[in-house]
Amino acid sequence: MKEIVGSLVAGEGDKYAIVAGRFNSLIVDALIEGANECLIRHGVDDDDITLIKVPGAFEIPIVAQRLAATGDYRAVLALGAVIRGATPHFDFVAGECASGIMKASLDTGCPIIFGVLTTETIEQALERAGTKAGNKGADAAMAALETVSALEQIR
Ligand code: INI
Repeated sequence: MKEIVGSLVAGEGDKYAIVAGRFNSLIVDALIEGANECLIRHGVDDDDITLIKVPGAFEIPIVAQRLAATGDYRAVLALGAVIRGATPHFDFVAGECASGIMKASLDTGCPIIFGVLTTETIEQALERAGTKAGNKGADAAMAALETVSALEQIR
């Protein structure tokens, strides 16, 4: 059996974009830091990482789609934190963000990685932003590197 395995080593000169929500910025800034550090540790040049912030997770898909459609980036990392409140707002924001990201990724053929936390509480989000449950921004960076490499091998 021949197995294709995505590498976690970035290609020379590969560019990555990060689109991140400002909402819950204490948490999202930690995700950005985790993603940025992880990309650099796996071979991406700091100058080859572009960060763009948007108001909240609801605005992530349109900007991620535009970045993906440029063809300049090997992958786009979508980072945000949607935390459930007292109203159904959470469900709309989280659901539209997830489905918009998937649509943009499939429409453009550029991997857009879903690094958006969707949690019940602030504590759950903090746990996933560099404390006891790791850093989901770094996880998103790893997913981007592996997906880019896997796609490269089946071209
Ligand atoms: N945006 C988030 O990124 N996280 C949230 O938890 C959140 N909540 O709870 O409301 C949130 N709302 C803002 C939304 O993403 C849009 O920016 C806003 O609705 C304007 O379109």
